[in-house]
Amino acid sequence: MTTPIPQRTQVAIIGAGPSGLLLGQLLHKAGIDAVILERQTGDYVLSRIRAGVLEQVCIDLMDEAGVGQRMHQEGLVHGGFEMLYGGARHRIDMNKLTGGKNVMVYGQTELTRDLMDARQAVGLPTVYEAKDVAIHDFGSAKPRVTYSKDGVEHTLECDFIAGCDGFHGVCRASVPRAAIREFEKVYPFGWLGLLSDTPPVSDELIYVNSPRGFALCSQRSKTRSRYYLQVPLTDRIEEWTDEAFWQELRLRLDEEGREKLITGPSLEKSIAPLRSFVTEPLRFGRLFLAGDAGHIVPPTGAKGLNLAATDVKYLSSAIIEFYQERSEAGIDGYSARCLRRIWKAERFSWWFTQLMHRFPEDGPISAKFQEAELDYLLNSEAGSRSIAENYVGLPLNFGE
Ligand code: RFL
Ligand code: PHB
Repeated sequence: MTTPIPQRTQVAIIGAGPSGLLLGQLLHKAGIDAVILERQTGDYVLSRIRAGVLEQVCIDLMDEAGVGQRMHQEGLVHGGFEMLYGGARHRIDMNKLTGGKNVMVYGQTELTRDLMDARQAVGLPTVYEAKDVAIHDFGSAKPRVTYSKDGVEHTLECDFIAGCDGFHGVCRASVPRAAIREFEKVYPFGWLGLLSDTPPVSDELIYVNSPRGFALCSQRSKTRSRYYLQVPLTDRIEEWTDEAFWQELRLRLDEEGREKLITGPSLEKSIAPLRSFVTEPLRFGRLFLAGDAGHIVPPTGAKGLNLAATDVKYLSSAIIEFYQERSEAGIDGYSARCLRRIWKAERFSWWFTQLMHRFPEDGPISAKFQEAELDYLLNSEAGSRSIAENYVGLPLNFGE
């Protein structure tokens, strides 16, 4: 933290989550300066337990950014996952159904750490605990960002502002209401997640549709598990003891799952609400929104982090094109290009959520519809392929 804080940079990046850090790294590789301003401490950012599944495009971007080494050593390649409903399991053989594509289990925390370490190793400027960040004049060619650090006010002049500050950030909130349109669906339940140092119940992920609600058996490594339960929005985390969590998970699993489940103390437990949300457009003059700042998906499809990574790929290419070729074509096309991909991932995440969760207000007929749809999908190669193709992630140039 001895790096002096610059007063001018090419790209001011707000937020040191995966979007901001990956953007900083891709720009650095291309010789473009960026300063990252983050409201929290680095340790706090690393303590947020979130995503666990990387698509191939996200893996490729980590490699392109030069930070993929540990990911390849420690990440677990998964060629399929299981779906459990009506007491029986059905495997989606992603690898076979997509002509050889896989996903990788590697925690967002680890990916974030790799990016932070790479940034620190070459002394790139990140200001943690930057308070009262405010963005100015992004409608002009000379935007500015103001913030305070340790009680001292600072101004950062820049060419572009990248709003990588998540759903509750300042960037989207600074856009005039008349210039922005927001689409939103809030689901009537949340996910209660538990992390534990216990071996996963199965080698692959299991997505469960049970009469008691959705459950997900995920993992971070061969010795660390991540499990989720659908819970009412009114549930409070203090009310869920570890024992109550394990008991409820057992009730949602099949016989084999109950037998194999190994329980242990939680390392982390939290409840996340589920939401579908998209902002249009994603560019406002010299301000760009990327990642959760511009869109949210319910986690069922494992798309949030992956979408953030592809936004950043499009944004870094556009900015590099601006500086290297003096062309504004990339920045002009940024929003439409991202949104085309975002809406497909939004559609898949919404659809997979409504297929796998219990919607209490919809009554018993909705469970029958789900059962019929699952029976169709899992016994039809075309149906299973559609799930697999979306889950592994559509190609970056899909439909172009
Ligand atoms: P982040 O990670 O929220 O980072 C934004 C950063 O901006 C900072 N910030 C500010 N900094 C300065 N000034 C301000 N005014 C600021 N306001 C905010 C914040 O402190 C923060 O550090 O957004 P980013 O980088 O766009 O990354 C997005 C991902 O974090 C998110 O999409 C994923 O975690 C979603 N997600 C999943 N995605 C996947 O692709 N695969 C998965 O398996 C997956 N599982 C999940 C998930 C999200 C979950 N939760 C908790 C919502 C599972 C869960 C339970
Ligand atoms: C996770 O491991 O946190 C995880 C995996 C798959 C999902 C969502 C979350 O769909």
